[in-house]
Amino acid sequence: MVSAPNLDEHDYVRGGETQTAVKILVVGHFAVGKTTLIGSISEIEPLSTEETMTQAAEEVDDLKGVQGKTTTTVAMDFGRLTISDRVVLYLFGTPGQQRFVQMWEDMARGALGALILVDPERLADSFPVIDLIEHYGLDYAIAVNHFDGAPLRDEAALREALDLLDDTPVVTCDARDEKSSAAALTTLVRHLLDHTR
Ligand SMILES: Nc1nc2c(ncn2[C@@H]2O[C@H](COP(=O)(O)OP(=O)(O)OP(=O)(O)O)[C@@H](O)[C@H]2O)c(=O)[nH]1
Ligand SMILES: [Mg+2]
Repeated sequence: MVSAPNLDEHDYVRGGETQTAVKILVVGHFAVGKTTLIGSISEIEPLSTEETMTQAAEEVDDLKGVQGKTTTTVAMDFGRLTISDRVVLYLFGTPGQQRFVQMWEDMARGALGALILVDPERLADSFPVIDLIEHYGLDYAIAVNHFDGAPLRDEAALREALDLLDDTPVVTCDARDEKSSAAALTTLVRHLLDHTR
């Protein structure tokens, strides 16, 4: 008789092999590139809940620098990325508009950590995001989304501006680029593993 593998509630089984599913939150302020990042990296067709923004939204949402943006996430993004034989990331992207922020707490439940996307041109918009993630008790890494033409601050200045702990990872990425987005997530997962060991 074949004995059942030892599984706990966090294990996810596929193709007879045991893989550990890790829930990761992808967060950031409005229009920072969360949906773009999950779309660029997911190995399954990402679930997205984009709705067209109305003219009324123009007055509420700051579209500076992202004038081409016509849709916004109204519920969540979901994607999956296998990063090794044993580890599968389940990526949950939050909606960025302020009025949906109460959903974040539910989405944060069960997450091992968060990738916080930051636009170097709108640093102040990231302060409340970082506060919330710390309030939920989630460990995180900062991914600075490199919008074209935006000057990249040096890391020390950015750390100081965001008041980060010395061991919080900071990486730059282009959310549109698969490799770059994967590198940001891998940095986060390494950091999380270091902390949970
Ligand atoms: N130039 C440039 N544009 C980017 C980059 N990342 C995202 N964008 C664009 O910026 C816009 C916003 O991206 P989204 O992925 O919708 O941002 P979001 O954070 O999911 O937005 P909300 O869900 O509305 O909060 C889109 O038009 C993207 O094509 C980047 O690195 N460079
Ligand atoms: Mg979005």
